[in-house]
Amino acid sequence: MGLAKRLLEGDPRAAARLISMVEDGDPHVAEILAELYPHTGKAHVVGITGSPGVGKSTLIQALVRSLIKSGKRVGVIAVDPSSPFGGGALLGDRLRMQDLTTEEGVFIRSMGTRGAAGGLSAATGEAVDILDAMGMDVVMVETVGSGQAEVSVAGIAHTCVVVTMPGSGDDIQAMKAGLMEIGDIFVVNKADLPGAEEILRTLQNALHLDPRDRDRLPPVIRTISTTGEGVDRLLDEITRHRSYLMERGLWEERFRRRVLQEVMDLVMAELKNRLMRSLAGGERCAAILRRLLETREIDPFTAAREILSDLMGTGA
Ligand SMILES: Nc1nc2c(ncn2[C@@H]2O[C@H](COP(=O)(O)OP(=O)(O)OP(=O)(O)O)[C@@H](O)[C@H]2O)c(=O)[nH]1
Ligand SMILES: [Mg+2]
Repeated sequence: MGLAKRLLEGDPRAAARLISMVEDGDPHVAEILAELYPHTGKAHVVGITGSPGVGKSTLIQALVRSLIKSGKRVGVIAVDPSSPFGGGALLGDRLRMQDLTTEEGVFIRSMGTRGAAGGLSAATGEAVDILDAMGMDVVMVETVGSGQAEVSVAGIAHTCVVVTMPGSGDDIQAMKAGLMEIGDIFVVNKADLPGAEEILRTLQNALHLDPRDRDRLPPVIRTISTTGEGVDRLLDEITRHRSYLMERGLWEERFRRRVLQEVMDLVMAELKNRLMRSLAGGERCAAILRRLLETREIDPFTAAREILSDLMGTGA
C-alpha cells in the first residue's frame, strides 16, 4: 500500500516515514503531499511558544494527557527542542517519542533546525499537514520563542499560546516587542514559584493597554504543568478559541494564512538554494560579482537585481 494511503488510514509509521522524507528533502515527497493536501484543514493547530525552559514540553504533555482522556487524537511537533520531552509512563521513552505513536492516539515528533528541505518552517508546515491529513484532532507545535520562530508558528497555528514564567522580566520585554501580538492565549507557567502574581498582572495590564481586537481580550492563565494545575482551564480556553474562530469565520482564514505561509517559505527556501548554487559556481553570477567588486561598474542594489532576475530564470 502506498504511503499516502497508509497515512490517511492513520498509520503512525507512515507519518514518521513521511516527516523524515520531508526533513531529508526526498524528491518523492512532493507527489505524496499533493495527495494529502485535500485531506488537510481539519485539525486544530495550536502553537505553543515561549523562552527556553518555561515548561512548554511539560505543559504539552499535560494537555495531551487531558485530550486523550476525552478521546481526542493529538499530534505534537517540537521544533528544535533544547530539552527533550520528559519520559513518563504515558509517553514512553525518548526514542519512541521521536518516531512512533503510542496506542492512545498520540504522535510526537521532534524536528531539527537543520537539513530541512524547504527551510525549517516549510518543513514544520509540511509536518503539520501530514498530521492533519492523518486525522489528528489537535496538532501542537512547540517552538522556542526567539527571533523568527514564533513569527512563523503564529502563521501556522489557528491558536497561539505564549508561555512565560515568574521571574522572566526579559520575557515581558520580548512580548512587548512582538510576542504580545501573536498570543491568542497567555500562560504563566510555574505558578508555584514566587512572582507568579506579579507577572500575571503585568501581562494583564499590558493586554488591556493594547487591545488589538476589541472583541476578544486574550486570557492569561496560571498553570503548574508539573502537577497539571490550571491545565484543564487552558484546554478550555484553547477549545473556546476554536469556537471563537469558527463563529467569526476566522478558522478558514487562519488555515489560508498557514497555507500561504507554507508556500512563501517554500519559495524563499528554493530561491535561497538557487542563490547559494549560483554564488558557489554560477557563471553569470560570477560575472555580475566581478562587475560589482572588481571593475565596480555596478552597485550592490543593481547587482542584487541582476542576480535575482538571473535566479528567476533558472529552472528548478
Ligand atoms: N516548578 C515548576 N517547574 C516546572 C513547571 N513546569 C515545568 N517545570 C520544569 O521546568 C523545566 C523545563 O521544562 P520543559 O518542559 O522542558 O521546558 P521547555 O519550555 O519545553 O524547554 P525547552 O524546550 O528547552 O525550551 C523542567 O525541569 C520541568 O520539570 C512548573 O509548573 N513548576
Ligand atoms: Mg521543550
